[in-house]
Amino acid sequence: MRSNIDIEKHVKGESQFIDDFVVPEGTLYAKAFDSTIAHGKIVSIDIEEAEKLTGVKGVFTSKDIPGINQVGGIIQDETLFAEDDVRFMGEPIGMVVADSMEIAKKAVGKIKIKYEPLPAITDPREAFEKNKLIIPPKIFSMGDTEKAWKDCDVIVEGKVETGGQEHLYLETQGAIAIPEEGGKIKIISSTQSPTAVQRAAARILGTDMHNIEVDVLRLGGAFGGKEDQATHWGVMAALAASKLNKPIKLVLSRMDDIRMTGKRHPYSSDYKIGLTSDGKILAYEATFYQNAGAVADLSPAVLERTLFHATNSYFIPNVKATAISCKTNVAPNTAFRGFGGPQGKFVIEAAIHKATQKIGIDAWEIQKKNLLKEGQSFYYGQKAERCQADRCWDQAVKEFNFEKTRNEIKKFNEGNHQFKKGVALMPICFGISFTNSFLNQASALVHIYTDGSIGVSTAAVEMGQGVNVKIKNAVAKTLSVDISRIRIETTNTTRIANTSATAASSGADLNGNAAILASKNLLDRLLSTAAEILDIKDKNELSIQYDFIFHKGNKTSLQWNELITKAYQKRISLSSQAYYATPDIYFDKTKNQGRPFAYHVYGTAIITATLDCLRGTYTIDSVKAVHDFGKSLSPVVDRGQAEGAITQGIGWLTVEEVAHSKEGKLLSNSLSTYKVPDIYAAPKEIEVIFLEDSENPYGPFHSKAIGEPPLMYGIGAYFAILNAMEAFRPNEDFEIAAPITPERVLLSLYSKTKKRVTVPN
Ligand code: LUZ
Ligand code: MOS
Repeated sequence: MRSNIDIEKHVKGESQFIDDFVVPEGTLYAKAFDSTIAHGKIVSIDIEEAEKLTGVKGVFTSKDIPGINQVGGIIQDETLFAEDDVRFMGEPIGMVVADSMEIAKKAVGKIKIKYEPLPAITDPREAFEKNKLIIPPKIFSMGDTEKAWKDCDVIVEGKVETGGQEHLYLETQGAIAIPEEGGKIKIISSTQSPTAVQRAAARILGTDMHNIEVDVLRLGGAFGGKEDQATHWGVMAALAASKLNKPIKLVLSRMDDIRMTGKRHPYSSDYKIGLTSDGKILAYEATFYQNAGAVADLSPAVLERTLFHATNSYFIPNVKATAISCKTNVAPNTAFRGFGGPQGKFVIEAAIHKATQKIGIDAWEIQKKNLLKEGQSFYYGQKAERCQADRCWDQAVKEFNFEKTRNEIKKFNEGNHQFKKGVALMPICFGISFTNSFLNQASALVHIYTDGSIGVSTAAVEMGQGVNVKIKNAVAKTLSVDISRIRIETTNTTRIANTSATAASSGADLNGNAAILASKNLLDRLLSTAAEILDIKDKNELSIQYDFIFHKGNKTSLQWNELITKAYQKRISLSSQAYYATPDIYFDKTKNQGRPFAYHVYGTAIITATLDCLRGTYTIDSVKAVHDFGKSLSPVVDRGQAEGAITQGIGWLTVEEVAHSKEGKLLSNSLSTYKVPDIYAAPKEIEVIFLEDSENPYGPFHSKAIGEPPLMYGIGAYFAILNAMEAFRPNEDFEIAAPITPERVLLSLYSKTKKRVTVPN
């Protein structure tokens, strides 16, 4: 088993991040300055005193941009530096460049900006009422919910909230820009999307993309936070480098990063669910109000993924889901592991939970009864293929002995008053592919050097998720050479053009497949060459195994290095570029029907929690999951991804609370006011079983994507805690916004009246 190839360097502190690179002589330091109000007009910007400070080399605002002041990805609604108005606290207005970061910081303190404040909106429903939308509402539907309500024995409605989430990548945003000959600028960036940085830098500088080279070694975490929002900092560094003709380093402090960058989208949602008396779901409607923040960023795509995952892993014959992207005066919310999927899934789980109270059966009865079956249709038209929903569920219930867990919890709760235990099951089903079909493409460039060593470039960005070791394994397997021969190179826009972001859990799929294709080209050439050397007519009788050439399964004397040397002398190309585009995917955006995903990832987790009913505090005791990894390209990496995602998901729903004041000021602006899951918040036990016999023709060597899906097991933590609360107050109808913080638990446990929320019609 190969672990993440970066692990050893990480442990020894040898891994290099932006802030570790040795910068060229004469490097200057840039720091952005930003709006101190959430909404308003800029009356004046006074930079005079800042400019006078010794060591300050320049102060730049929107007026200094030679190209177009625009960094919007999906919609062109985002300036690099604010022009006439500001739309969120933390919106960049300009930057100072100085001999040192200390001087730059000091200079920023001397900049005086006068504003004319305007009312700020932080609540998505308020934005909706005032018609402040990023895009028109999107509706996905199947069947006829209006008709179906009549057939339902039970109909329940409700309103639920999920909160934001700070990415808290260990490495903050940053970049180094180096001016090169002939107006070219090289940007070393901590981005998931090198081409996004390249494209925006070219636009801002008013130059061609071939004049910008973006290079990425690795990121110290990203989680979606560097899919769109690493761009600004790379572009600012490039702008300063171009203006001053000096290398520029721009790395955000933690507080700048938390204040100026967006987070997971908070959602406020309404649902209505209709079932038969024995728990069959007949109809489901949901309306999602997404808090997009001040500009579009990736919000429309996130919104769409919410719709795709609104029914989780259930088959529901009649569904209508409406999603509304609401423009508010907070930092633009952005991609975050799961990308709107978790927000969609939470609502259906909340609806099922609410239905249990009316029907009087347990949530898992309803969940199990409605699991998607092979060949049934998702409500966006795609049919479930190689559906693993039941298999994962059944295996989890059996292998983790759910019956026993339930009985133990029941017994515990009967014998305890202060402490109560709770349990929840959480099935997941997550679609793999960018929902914008065109993004599902990648390319790879593989070189074999004359000494037999191999260099591999792809569009994949290593951010701790282990994509490099997976690609290494895929190339080693294809060429049948030892993994030590292979080096995975930096991600570089000059070597690999037009990269899609390493995102949507698809980095290893897309780039792994491209690398396999390139390797197959080389293998084909090498076997032809070997056939010539060995004087064998049919090259298909040859294979490479463990560095030697085999003929009909017998080892020949021809070894890898010798073959490479001879191929070189015979003028056979030892380089190959290959392109991969996911086949069989399409989506009609006018009908909202199609086959948007190459495949789905399934799984089921059982989550248990213990609640201290006196204090409102709780522990997540265990998360036990059967997860569909396909045929893993790296079991250790995949297990690590699952465990990390589970913990991150639990954090989102339990302790991580993004809070803004009414005026739009981020209150949870540092690690003393924003709680991230520590070892106490993490589950005491995580056990992940690999589902066996899962085929996936779309994944490299039948592997499946891993990055995002397991995060959604964390949703079960919310319901396990709720389940424990209900053991303490059995007839209570708790309505608790997520995250279900200890504070909210405590207040709810002892509130006198049921907090019912009326649902608007
Ligand atoms: N990014 C994106 C994503 O641009 N499109 C997607 O569908 C997606 N899905 C998950 C995570 N990032
Ligand atoms: Mo994305 S949330 O960067 O996979």
